Amino acid sequence: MPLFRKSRSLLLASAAAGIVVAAGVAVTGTAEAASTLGASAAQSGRYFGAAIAAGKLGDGTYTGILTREFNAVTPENEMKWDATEPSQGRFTFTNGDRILNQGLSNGSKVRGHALLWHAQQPGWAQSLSGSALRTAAINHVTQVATHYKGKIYAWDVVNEAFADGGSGGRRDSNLQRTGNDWIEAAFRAARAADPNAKLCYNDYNTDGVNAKSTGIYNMVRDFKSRGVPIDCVGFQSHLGTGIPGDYQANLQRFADLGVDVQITELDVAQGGNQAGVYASVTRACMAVSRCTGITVWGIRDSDSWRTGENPLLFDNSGNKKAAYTSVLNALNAGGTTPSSSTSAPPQSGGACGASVSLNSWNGGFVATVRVIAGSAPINGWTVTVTLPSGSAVTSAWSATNTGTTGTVSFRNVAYNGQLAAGGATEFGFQGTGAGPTATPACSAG
Ligand code: 9MR
Repeated sequence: MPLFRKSRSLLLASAAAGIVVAAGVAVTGTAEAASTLGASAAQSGRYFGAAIAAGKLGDGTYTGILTREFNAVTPENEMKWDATEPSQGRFTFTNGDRILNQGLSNGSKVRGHALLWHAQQPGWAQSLSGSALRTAAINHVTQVATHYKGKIYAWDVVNEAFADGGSGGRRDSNLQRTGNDWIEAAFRAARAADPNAKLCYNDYNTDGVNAKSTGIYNMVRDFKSRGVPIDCVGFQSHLGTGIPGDYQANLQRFADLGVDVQITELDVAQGGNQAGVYASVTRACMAVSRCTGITVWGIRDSDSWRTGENPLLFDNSGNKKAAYTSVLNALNAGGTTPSSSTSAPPQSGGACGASVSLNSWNGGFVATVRVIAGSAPINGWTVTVTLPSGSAVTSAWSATNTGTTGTVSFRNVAYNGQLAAGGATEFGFQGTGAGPTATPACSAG
């Protein structure tokens, strides 16, 4: 991954040197606008991939688009547990290998999907429990990751292990009932089997700061603090007609934990502003230096699991849709920070302003704060927030806090202190008790 590392550090260094806008211009200005998704993503060191099906590789239209446009592939079903270990201890890699070889022969990255998941388990595993299931699951991780050792860019080691709704906790499953440490056991086994693959946790309904994504965030933070091997978090991004306003901020808070982030299963319902949502997702990834790539979940609308929703970039005949063009343009625009996608907070005549959006539940909250420069560029900012008595900040991302109760100030970190005139950035924090109610104060310098 030296190429990735290099381009990331270049972007960061440019930002630190105070030429955020100039860096964006340099990225787009020196490179020719590329004409395929993969080539344009590669200009910023990223990949643009598709989930593919082994059974469709004989379809010339399908394979033509695949080899022309994409520089990463994910097997839609072929590396799942039911496909690779249909009876216990008997492994079948034929279709998984077809996906792998299709990708490698085209110079593409291959994302492995998925070593452990509560769904698409073979019948024999569904009927196991306790230590027999735990042993079988870890053996599965070891055998599959060993078979593909050295060839997989990133594995979804564990898929969809968190519950929907407001609990922020784990989903009940046969795997979960083997003990809460099953996820870290899986990551350790995967690392031992293939030390070169990036190891990801992958989930859906994590497209903004919410209870589910915060539960995952807390797990990743815990894993990093205890040395459990995790390298990346996948955000599936099966989207309806909109995108949460804090989509990018959510990616950023995970990146700030020291993991890569990837958009792993993107598709967007048609109807509404499909092209606009695709562009927003792409811009968000381009703006987060640790967002290493985007994968769409299929090629043509007719290939999608979302029958009738036409959620992909190519129509049934393989023609490019408006959404395709909007993604390509967003990739070719380079790694600048999008500043016009959300509304500006009140400025009150000062050098900067701040606004807060809250996601609260009984006993806790997550706050996302948007900071915007006034009519002149600023070099550093401090946002001051007043918390109700009894509330306390427990963690912050993309800013450093002083104090945890009462009046708490948040200072920019190295990469987000410099804002162009009218430029914006976001940071966030979470806490116990009730969140702030008043508009935060912002001072520049
Ligand atoms: O697209 C996949 C579809 O062909 C399968 O029938 C389905 C089985 O559960 O899985 C689909 O892919 C899922 C992915 O593996 C995990 N995230 C949700 C995807 C869409 O359901």
